[in-house]
Amino acid sequence: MKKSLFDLSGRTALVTGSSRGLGRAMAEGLADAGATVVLNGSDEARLTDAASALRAAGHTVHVARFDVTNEAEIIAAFAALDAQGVSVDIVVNNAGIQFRRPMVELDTADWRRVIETNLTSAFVIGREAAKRMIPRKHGKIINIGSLMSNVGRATVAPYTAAKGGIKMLTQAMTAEWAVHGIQANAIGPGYMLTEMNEALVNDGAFNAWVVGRTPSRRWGRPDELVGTAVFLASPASDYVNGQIIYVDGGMLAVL
Ligand code: GCO
Repeated sequence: MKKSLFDLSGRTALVTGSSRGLGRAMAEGLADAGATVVLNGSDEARLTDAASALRAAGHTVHVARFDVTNEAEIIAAFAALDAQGVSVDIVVNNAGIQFRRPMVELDTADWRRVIETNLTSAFVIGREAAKRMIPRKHGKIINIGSLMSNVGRATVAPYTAAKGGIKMLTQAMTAEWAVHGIQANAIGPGYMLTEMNEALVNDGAFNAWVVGRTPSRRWGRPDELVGTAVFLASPASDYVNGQIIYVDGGMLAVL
């Protein structure tokens, strides 16, 4: 039977920040599409839980515990995967944090922490993955952006700068690596029901604003990123490069 364009069997996907939330949902979705997954996080217990759940569902899972802001740990993790004979064909740079504070009250240390976690990590992990993908002449890099890759919102300046950077880093990756058979693209999730947004969901006024401002009139669920992630990880997107796909219920499409 002809292999489906969306079949990921024989491929290995590293998903950062995949012990919970959007990362976990995408790791499960890529595994359901046939991929071996490498789970990542910095919390050992959460990682073990996530790995057991995916293994119980019959999936092949590796665990790479590293802090995405720690370059030495990232380099060591890729070397450890090499030593295990695990070649990473797909990277989902998902790990990220949010920090809400007006800029005039924002410490530079907090600014740097958000930029390091949400942007610099994607560069370092992308670089280490590309070093291995280029000789193999194929690879997929999926960077997780945000609405804030395109629009601003008060109190989230470092996050907005980082997510804007993610959009342009993705295009820079395309400029350098497409010639080597690598596709680098991004996903821009809208307002999703995640731990990061719990305070916003529980804020009646903000919740009403999101529901009223989103053409789909609701928040998104983490599993609603899976289809786009599988598409960007699969042969179906072999001629798609440097793009950002917004999964936002239409929020960015309308005034
Ligand atoms: C916020 C939210 C957003 C969402 C998401 C929207 O404070 O506005 O945290 O940043 O998480 O990124 O695309």
